[in-house]
Amino acid sequence: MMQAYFIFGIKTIWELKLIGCVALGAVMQLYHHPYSMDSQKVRIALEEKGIDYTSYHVNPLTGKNMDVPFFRINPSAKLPVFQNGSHIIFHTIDIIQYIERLSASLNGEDNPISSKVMEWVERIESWNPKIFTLTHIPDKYRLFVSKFIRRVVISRMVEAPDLACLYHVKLREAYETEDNLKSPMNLQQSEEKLSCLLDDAEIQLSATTYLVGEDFTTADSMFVPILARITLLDLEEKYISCRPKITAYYDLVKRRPSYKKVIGKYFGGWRKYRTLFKTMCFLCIRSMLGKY
Ligand SMILES: N[C@@H](CCC(=O)N[C@@H](CS)C(=O)NCC(=O)O)C(=O)O
Repeated sequence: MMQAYFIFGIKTIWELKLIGCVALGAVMQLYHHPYSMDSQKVRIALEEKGIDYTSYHVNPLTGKNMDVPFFRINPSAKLPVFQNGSHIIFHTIDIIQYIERLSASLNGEDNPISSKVMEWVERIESWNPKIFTLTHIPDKYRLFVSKFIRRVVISRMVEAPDLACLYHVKLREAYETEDNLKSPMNLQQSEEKLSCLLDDAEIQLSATTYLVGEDFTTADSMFVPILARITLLDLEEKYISCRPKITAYYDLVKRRPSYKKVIGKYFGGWRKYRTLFKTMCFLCIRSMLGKY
């Protein structure tokens, strides 16, 4: 790693991590965060398949995904990012399929992913939680965080002028999101799509223990974070308690080690306050000091 440092003139921990791991031929890496639902989906899948990986937290609420070395490699700034040697994958669904193929080949199986699992995976992935989540966060917190992130983006733009155009795209995206939040239609569409998905899951779970039969599959790895997001936003009564099959399923999956490691550890009971408090402290201190 030191060699890489001298050869490339690398200055930051990101560069050391991203290049060092390639140089050392290290195991797989996942750049993710407990707040990110797509990261949770991938992590549950990895835990369930027993695939070892090195985990790096990139907190999107503190703008860590905008750090120049990370952003240079991933200008969408979205999480998660999965790396295996020099192979880097940016989209959740691609990562999920890669994990399936990897796990199948490790177990000497021919058929990596069944069409039924894939149907659920695609369906679940097509629900974007952004508007739904942001609408249920009190305005004062949401506006505080989005203002902080905009300032981080402007700071990084000054740091890396060659990436200014790409940082501008992120700024525009932030303003567009604020606009989208003003239209009740967007929330309504998102809620309807979520309710439809939950209704279908309720029907399926009255016939099977998990989404695709009697075993936990990748379809479940994708679905559980949606339930966790509903809980985090204190909307369990509206979306989960009224669906008895989903309620029983949720109780069952919460007992799995993958759930405990990926979600329970950060958001189970009082832990959610600790997790949120840590981020809020970071944001308040940085804002007070004007350090973005
Ligand atoms: N299409 C992307 C979406 C990922 C995504 O939206 N990630 C969110 C967190 S779940 C994110 O990183 N947002 C930060 C940002 O947009 O700056 C994927 O498939 O992975």
